[in-house]
Amino acid sequence: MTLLINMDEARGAHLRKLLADLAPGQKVVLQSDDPDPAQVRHILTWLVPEDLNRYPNLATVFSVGAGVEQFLGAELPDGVGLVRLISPGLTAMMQEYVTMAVLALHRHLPAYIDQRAHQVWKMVAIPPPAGYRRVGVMGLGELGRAVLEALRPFGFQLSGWARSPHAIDGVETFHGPQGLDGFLADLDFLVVLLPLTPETTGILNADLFARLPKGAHLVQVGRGRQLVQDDLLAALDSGQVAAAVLDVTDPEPLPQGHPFWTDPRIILTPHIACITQVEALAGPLAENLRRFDRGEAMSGAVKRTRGY
Ligand code: NDP
Ligand code: OXD
Repeated sequence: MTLLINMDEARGAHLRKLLADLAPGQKVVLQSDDPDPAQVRHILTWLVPEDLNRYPNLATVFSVGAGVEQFLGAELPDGVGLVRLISPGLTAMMQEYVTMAVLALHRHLPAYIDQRAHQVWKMVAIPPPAGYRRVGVMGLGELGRAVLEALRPFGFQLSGWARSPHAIDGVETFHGPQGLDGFLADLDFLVVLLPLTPETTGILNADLFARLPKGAHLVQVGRGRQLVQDDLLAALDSGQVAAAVLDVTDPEPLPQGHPFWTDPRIILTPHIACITQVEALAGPLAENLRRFDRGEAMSGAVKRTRGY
């Protein structure tokens, strides 16, 4: 039962050391060990290795990240399980990032950053109390639900939207295409934590922005291809969207000269909302390997037909 770690040598070696303590019986190899392909039962990787068919006894591909869209178009043999990363460390980072982004928009930070560049000392506007403003999270999975919990203490009104019905204390929930209008209708801040699937590709478009109240704000932490960039620029120009925090773009990095780099209404970060640290990965991975050995379902198992 060998686990092959397909990541750079230094991080791979560090993870192997951590696993020696956390999963003592588990044989762990790196690419540089030139493992016997027949022995490899599990692979941990960020992208699908080109030579996946070399491993005749492969049972599981573990993603180094939470998003798995990069695996779904690929030639994963039918019997091979795909497992995305669910880790308290990753979740905590997303809670921090989205809290930072919502508060930055609530308190007009993009405008103050722009004023500073022009040496202007002036109040932009008095922000309404948080209790008068509504934050809506698209995607009520591991991360979306955790983000709502992190925002709760500030007193915002909270909403959520997902594919299927959810009941979350103190959160008004909506689901499916039929629930989208109601969800969007009174949001001040829209947070996007959806996986990239055919249904969510291009979902952040002119039609959706038009269904928000004028002057709403966007926090996009899902995947770059969910956003129609020209539609966001047009919505910012018309004032339909007041400002945005974007952590993901298409492509990444954005090309030099792209309007997002310099638009004062946009705060842009280079896909750093969560950074998968080896320390955060080791515990959940060890636990999933134990579950596999016991024949139990693994945490983060992806339903491949569903796309997430
Ligand atoms: P989960 O799989 O746990 O949750 C996904 C949520 O999205 C579910 O609530 C699901 O609905 C909902 N959803 C999926 N498709 C649709 C749809 N067509 N319409 C409505 N709702 C839909 O994912 P996570 O919370 O762990 O992660 C979400 C995404 O965040 C990742 O896929 C990744 O793209 C992104 N991410 C970004 C990071 C960054 O650094 N910027 C870091 C980590 C993740 P239902 O509950 O009904 O199934
Ligand atoms: C992830 C990410 O999916 O970092 O984990 O985006």
